[in-house]
Amino acid sequence: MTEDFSKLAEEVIARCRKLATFSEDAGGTRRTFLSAPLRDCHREVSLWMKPLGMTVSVDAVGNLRGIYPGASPGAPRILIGSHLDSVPNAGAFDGILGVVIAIGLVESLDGQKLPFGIEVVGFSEEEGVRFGVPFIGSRALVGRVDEELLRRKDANGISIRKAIQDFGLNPNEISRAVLSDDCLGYFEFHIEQGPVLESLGRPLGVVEAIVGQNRLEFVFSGQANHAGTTPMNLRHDALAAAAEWIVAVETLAQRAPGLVATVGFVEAKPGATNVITGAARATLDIRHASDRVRTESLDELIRQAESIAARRGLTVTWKTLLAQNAVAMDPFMTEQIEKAVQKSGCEPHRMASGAGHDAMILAEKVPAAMIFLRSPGGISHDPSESVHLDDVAKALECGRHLLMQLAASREFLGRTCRA
Ligand code: HGY
Ligand code: MN
Ligand code: MN
Repeated sequence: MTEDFSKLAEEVIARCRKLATFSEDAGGTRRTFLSAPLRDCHREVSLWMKPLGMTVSVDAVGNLRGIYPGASPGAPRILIGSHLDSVPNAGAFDGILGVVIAIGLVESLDGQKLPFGIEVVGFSEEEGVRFGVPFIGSRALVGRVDEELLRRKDANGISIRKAIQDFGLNPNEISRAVLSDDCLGYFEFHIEQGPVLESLGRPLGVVEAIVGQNRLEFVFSGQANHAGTTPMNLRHDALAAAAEWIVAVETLAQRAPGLVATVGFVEAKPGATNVITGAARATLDIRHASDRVRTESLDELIRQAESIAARRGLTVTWKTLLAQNAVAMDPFMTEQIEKAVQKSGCEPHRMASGAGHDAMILAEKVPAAMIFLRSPGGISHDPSESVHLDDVAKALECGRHLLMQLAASREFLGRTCRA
């Protein structure tokens, strides 16, 4: 294949940068679940899909779904996608790049039909920013959006159910979002969001597994009091307790190879300079490739929170927002990706993903696999997140090889869909 993908790669990057301007904030990109900018995304991405002969729809949780038909009616399909939502002050490529590359691959077919259709999915929510629980979009495709989840409320007391209604969607139609049983597999292109590929000088990575993760919210409850009149030995300072625990979180993670643990959010109540904190809320994000190491480490951090609270005369409670085991990618599809990377003239590198992705949810119902693009500087979840033009061109070339390989693979086409 001598096709030059650099022009298409330029368009992909320009489109990602355009979508990054759709934000809830004047400065910086923030696009949370079913926020107004997500509607702008839907409109813009649909404009790119429709001229390619794709039928476009928005499902009941706000996933954008574009279907490029296969060569024959009733042909099975593959899914290629990623998420449209973002973290606060995000970069322009996390999630979005996977959706725009998918559309670019359909465009590169130039009307050619394959033995399978291609459904491009832009998930409405993967990061978990608004409701604290991630993967709402992809959970809908595997039938895991239940009443308990729909009742979950955001900081303004709006439930997921209400947010869906406010967006003009019908939560009673969520079951229709579930993947049909003609799906052969799910592929996701995503930036690595870390330093590995750059350190190896590789443009593309082949994801073998996605590490498991827990996300929890801890609340240390002490006694609010006057900062000027309360002697140090009579305090039950909830923020000081949380701070001691946060250092314990970091210390434990530093000592456990491959473990990462992060307290990304802390809130002190009542939150005044001259008031000793009565209640301190802290989140925990803990991840490891081994489910055993991750769960044992979490148990230890819970034990340490309880002992710090007891010693300081406080109480501590916690609730789990996510408990997600590590997920292996489909071996056959991963092998096909490796071949396609080689055909694109790149040395493939097999690796685990420290970031969570929709692929780990889709893998519950269909074979899933991922292709990483190098993250310059290893930076992500920040406006300086970027991609190299040549790497995007290589990803598109790899994607084309992959589609052609799958179209010619009796093993792949003969798979019974387990959706
Ligand atoms: O946090 C993550 O793993 C990803 O950015 N959703
Ligand atoms: Mn992210
Ligand atoms: Mn992402």
